[in-house]
Amino acid sequence: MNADLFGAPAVPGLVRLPGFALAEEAALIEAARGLATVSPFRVMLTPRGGKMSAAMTSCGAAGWVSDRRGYRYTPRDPLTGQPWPAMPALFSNLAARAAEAAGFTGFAPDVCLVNQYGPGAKMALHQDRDEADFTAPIVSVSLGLPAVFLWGGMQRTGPIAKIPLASGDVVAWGGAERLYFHGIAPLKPGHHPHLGPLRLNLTFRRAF
Ligand code: MD3
Ligand code: FE
Repeated sequence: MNADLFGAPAVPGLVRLPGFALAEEAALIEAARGLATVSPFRVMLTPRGGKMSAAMTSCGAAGWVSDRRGYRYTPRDPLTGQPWPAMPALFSNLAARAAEAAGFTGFAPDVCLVNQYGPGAKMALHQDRDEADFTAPIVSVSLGLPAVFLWGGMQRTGPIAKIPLASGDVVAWGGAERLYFHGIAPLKPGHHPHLGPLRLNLTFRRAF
């Protein structure tokens, strides 16, 4: 499934579903805007006190938070003191269908982290290791301006593959590659019909 015509793995552990969410693009963006009216996008601090460059919010049973105390999932939005907004059925259904199509059966995400990138915003190489169970895959949905996904290995240093992601593209990660270093190159300025100068990324996770 994750192989080219000659049977060689294209990018091991990473399953691309180009355009999988394109038919729902406008509805997904609308739903993300709705979430942001309850739990607004905010720029978080890293544990060392630096500012991240993407703005973030979450929906589902918990949300991902970073501050001087570290990285973690919290049941309430620290900005509002209220629970994070529920995950829209549109989101959870899409994530489950995409995971199935990518070969990961029975994926039931409990968290969706929503990242918003403006011009020049990036995400440095990192691992996602705040989740309880690394056997569940991660599903990501790109919306708005295109970006370049950076894909490394188990070490922070080493070769980095550059994978273009366009609006409506879905990617799923599982197995050993679940813990690979990855990031997003600085967003090139542009204009998207629904999102203007922005890119949104929905990452669906099983955090608990
Ligand atoms: C590969 N977000 O939120 S999504 C993140 O486009 C994150 O906003 C990027 O990395 C973005 O943590 C990339 C793709 C992604 C997310 C989680 C992964 C790829 C992953 C976890 C393990 C391996
Ligand atoms: Fe990540």
